[in-house]
Amino acid sequence: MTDEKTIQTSQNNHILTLRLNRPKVLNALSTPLMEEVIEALHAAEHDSRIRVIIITGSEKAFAAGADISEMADQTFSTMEAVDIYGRLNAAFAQCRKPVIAAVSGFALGGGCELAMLCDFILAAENAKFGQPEIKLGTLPGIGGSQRLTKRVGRSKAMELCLTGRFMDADEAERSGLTARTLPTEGFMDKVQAIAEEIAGYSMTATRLVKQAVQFAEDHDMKAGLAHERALFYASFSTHDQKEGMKAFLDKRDPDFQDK
Ligand code: CO8
Repeated sequence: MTDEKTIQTSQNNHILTLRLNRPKVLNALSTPLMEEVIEALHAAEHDSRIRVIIITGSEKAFAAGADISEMADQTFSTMEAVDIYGRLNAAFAQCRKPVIAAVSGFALGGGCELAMLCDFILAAENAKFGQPEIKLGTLPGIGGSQRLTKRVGRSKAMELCLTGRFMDADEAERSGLTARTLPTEGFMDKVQAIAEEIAGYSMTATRLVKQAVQFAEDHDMKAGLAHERALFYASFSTHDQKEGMKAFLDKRDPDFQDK
């Protein structure tokens, strides 16, 4: 943990919100900031009061990329030794609770990559996405070239990474990078409501859904279908599947287990 708080945390109705907090540099991702995100994700994973996590920034910037002033003089050895990007990837991979990126303003470079590390992206109408590393003489390093290609396809990912241009919220939604575009006014209230809806469902089913969808990103269709089927059958051994289906037939709200 560092002295300077580079993220602000708040908790409301089982939802943990991590707000990136480096306004003077448009939430540029410094190593201390990324260490705090990693630490917060680990803590949230073991806190049963938290059911969904939101990562957000300010209205002007989700995050304008990795901190260029911190990176400029780094060497292979200094970066490889700390491997903050590898550890950030691992922290998201290990987090079994749903993580929503709430993107307002700029999500560029590492900022776009941080958003893509989350389970889905909700964008405000003023959101702008891009991988402008080419303009700095480098390339994406936290999964941008890989995840963007899987989300928006090879052609658009290649064009975005080669030109460094930004795309607006409409284009990002059309191309499949984001789940939905929401009005800028009242954006975080709407995101909170979506998070609370998810938090009201079975946590067991939520974890299985997350596992199944994540599996699709890393495996082929045949393996994915087999994996999904195994998880689906397994869900029939849970209290919440029995309760969810019985509640439907009884025409009442389900009472899912609180874990
Ligand atoms: N790092 C550090 N400082 C930044 C960054 C950044 N990424 N982005 C903005 N800032 C700072 C600016 O320097 C400026 O500081 P100051 O007031 O002291 O001059 C302040 O934030 C405000 O920025 P601007 O005045 O530029 O604001 P504008 O509204 O005019 O422009 C932009 C906003 C378009 C977002 C512009 O700031 C910009 O282009 N920023 C850089 C975007 C960028 O190139 N991002 C990619 C960074 S590289 C990266 O993310 C690699 C990730 C993978 C790392 C893995 C490595 C192995």
